[in-house]
Amino acid sequence: MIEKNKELLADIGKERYNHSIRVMEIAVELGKIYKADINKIKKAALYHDCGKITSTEKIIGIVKEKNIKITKEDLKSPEVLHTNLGEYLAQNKYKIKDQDILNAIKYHTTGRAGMSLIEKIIYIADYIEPGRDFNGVEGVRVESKINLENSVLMALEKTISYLESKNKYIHKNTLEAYKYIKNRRVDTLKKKIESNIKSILEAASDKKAYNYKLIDISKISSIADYFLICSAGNTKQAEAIADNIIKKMSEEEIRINHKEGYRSGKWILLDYNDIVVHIFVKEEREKYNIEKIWLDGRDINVEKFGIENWS
Ligand code: DGI
Ligand code: FE
Ligand code: FE
Repeated sequence: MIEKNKELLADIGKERYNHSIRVMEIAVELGKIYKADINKIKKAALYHDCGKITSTEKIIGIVKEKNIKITKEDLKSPEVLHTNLGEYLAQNKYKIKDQDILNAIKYHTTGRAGMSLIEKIIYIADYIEPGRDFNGVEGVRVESKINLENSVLMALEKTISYLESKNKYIHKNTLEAYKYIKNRRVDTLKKKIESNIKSILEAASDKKAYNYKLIDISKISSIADYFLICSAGNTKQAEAIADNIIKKMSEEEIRINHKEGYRSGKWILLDYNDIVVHIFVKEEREKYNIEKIWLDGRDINVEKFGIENWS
């Protein structure tokens, strides 16, 4: 064992040291999956709890005595203070200079908005190391190998409800980490829906659909996010449009939820959950004028998707 490790062992004790080794093993495993710098991962994992040298109460004292900079938030969540002391000791005692490693140590308990790959790996490895045994940990373990960010979100969610149940103060970093990932997921979902809209529009255009009206109703309805209405020359063309949309979407492995033909095929409805498509034969569209129902929705120009529109 190298000198520095002995120092660490002496500082944090055998039990915490063994915990750190277990965190390191998991972190290395994840580091390989997600192509992180393994040397940095090893160091960050080994030292992540280097500030956990005594009880929380005593750590508060040490932090004050050493004049380590802490925020009001940190003081309100004393369990987190070992990360402030950890960052300090990593720098001053263990001579770690790498900022990514120092951040992984500093944010390993709360996480933060915009965590780096190494920060996420250390955060989650600490959460799922084999010594952890709480309800739901196995699910986070499985997810960590499939989608790291998802697993971080799961861990944050669990931590927040745990802290709420214990009536403990939730650190700003914990909440911000959670919101950050949640928002990113909403963005990803939105992009996916938009790519589906593009596919639907292209499939419809291939079969001579026209006079598109695309309405974003996400703010006013829970039925769907988007309504797409278009016209067809006759019932045969309406059917061809519907078939082509279904074909193209299934090629992209998106299954239709529900199809309906009204008025002997003069009005076809395709329900893709997030997107509902209405294909009308011209006269029927004028007769039902369903776009009127969604006047409060936000109109989107389909040219944004590279589709020419004509009426
Ligand atoms: O140091 P470890 O035990 O290995 O694990 P850790 O650094 O994740 O610390 C876990 C503790 O920190 C646990 O008691 C929950 C607590 N904790 C995590 N996030 C917050 C928090 N406590 C408060 N008050 N606020 C938080 O946001
Ligand atoms: Fe810790
Ligand atoms: Fe830990």
